[in-house]
Amino acid sequence: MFTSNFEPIYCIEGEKLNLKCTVYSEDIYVEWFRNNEERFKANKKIITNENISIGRDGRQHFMTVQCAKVTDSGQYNVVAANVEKQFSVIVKVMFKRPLENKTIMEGVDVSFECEVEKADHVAWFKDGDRVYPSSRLKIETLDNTVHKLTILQSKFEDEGKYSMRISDISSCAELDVKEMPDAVKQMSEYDRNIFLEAAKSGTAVRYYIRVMIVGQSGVGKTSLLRRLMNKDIKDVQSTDGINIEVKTCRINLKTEEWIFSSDFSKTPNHNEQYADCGFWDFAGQEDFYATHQTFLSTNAIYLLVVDISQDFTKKSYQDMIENEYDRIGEYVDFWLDNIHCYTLNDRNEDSINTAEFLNPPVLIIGTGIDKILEEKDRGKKIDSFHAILRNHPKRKHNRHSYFLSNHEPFEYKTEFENIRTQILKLAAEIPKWGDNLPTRWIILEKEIDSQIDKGNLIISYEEAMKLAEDCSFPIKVIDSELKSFLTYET
Ligand SMILES: Nc1nc2c(ncn2[C@@H]2O[C@H](COP(=O)(O)OP(=O)(O)OP(=O)(O)O)[C@@H](O)[C@H]2O)c(=O)[nH]1
Ligand SMILES: [Mg+2]
Repeated sequence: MFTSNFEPIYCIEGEKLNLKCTVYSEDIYVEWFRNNEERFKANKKIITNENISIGRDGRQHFMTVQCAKVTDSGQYNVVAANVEKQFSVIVKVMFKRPLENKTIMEGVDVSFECEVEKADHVAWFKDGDRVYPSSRLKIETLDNTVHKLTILQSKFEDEGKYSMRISDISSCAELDVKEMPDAVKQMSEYDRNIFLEAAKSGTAVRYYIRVMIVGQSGVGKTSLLRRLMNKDIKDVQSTDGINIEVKTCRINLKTEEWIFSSDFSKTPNHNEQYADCGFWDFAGQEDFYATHQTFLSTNAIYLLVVDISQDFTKKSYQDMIENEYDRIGEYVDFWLDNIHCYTLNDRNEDSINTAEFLNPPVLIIGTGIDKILEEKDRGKKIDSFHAILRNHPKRKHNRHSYFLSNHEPFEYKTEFENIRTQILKLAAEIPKWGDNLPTRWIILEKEIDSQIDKGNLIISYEEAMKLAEDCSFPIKVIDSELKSFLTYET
């Protein structure tokens, strides 16, 4: 019946697919079927439409698909009278390697690349509009089949949907341009370039909260930290001044749930964003105050702990420097003044007076409320404390005051919860919150924190170089990149 062979037919998506057969006589009628794939079901007769045409030219019969799709691949049958022939059709994808979504830091060059099955004319589009080469846009073809679009020093406005089209087939991908952190914008051009170079190997948004717990010795700083971590305080010992206890937890930014280190083994949900929260618990003994100065910073939230059951009188800051200081008011003065050294606000007196709030933010925690037995005395104590604060020149650092007992965690459960909520709220005001950083810088930051937690408060430059190397800083540039990293961190 048939005089032609039935070899497998190959074509590329978008091309015309031509199926042909020849029969030995002009009055033989031919029908085309597509194998239904699901076994036991009858083959489906092919019906013509605007994309598919069936016809004949003498003894030659044909079926044409104008624009083949990958889904046109399969087994086809051609039937003449009671003779049936089968052959396979394979429609290959045009894009052997399609475009991939890209996330990039502003200022960094970015390329979209794809590999196609055959050399052909291509066109690039951004958000549906054709794009052409320009001073910041390079379009090239490598080895005939690899097409590449490069955006030099990407800007915010480059964000969008990019596509490359061959005939009617296209491959699309999104470009997401991340903002360069403000701190990096303010760095020297040299440091900025090093940052951008490091950013090329991948960046991530870093949400990090550093909470500094400061205050007089024995007021319950470590106990407060334990309570915030949902732990008991049975074995709390006076914190040794040289040690800064760094306790970490994670906060799910969507649900605002706090995940404590004991639960770190539970797999985090990769679709959700977490903030790392590090608590630095300082020793309260005065001998160590000088050391503490080295560790305080602008980019932190301060918990200033006072034992509300103690006496407090108000002395001037000058008195305190010259004389012994041992009353609550004096400690509040001392710490607020110290924290104020790290303000980013304008330091002149007028600006301080007119500012609504000063940074860094401070939460004052009055502990030991259980030691004041009478309810009315508690109220009086809290009122006098507020009175001290009311006229304090640096009071605008203080966002909230909480009064509680570390010994009665159930009674003051809401207070502990409120402190946690407030910490997360304030974190968003911290200048480096949500910065996009090179991934290896984030890893190095975590490594340095864990060294501090192990008691290695002073890390030599050589040790830092070793840590950076362990965090995949490239050997060739390790020294300069570490210096830029340290510039960003200060
Ligand atoms: N009654 C009472 N005792 C408390 C409270 N908070 C802490 N304490 C006790 O005060 C003592 C000192 O507590 P810590 O938490 O070690 O105080 P700290 O401020 O960390 O002390 P340093 O590390 O030496 O600066 C411990 O015996 C605690 O049990 C509180 O709210 N009420
Ligand atoms: Mg302590």
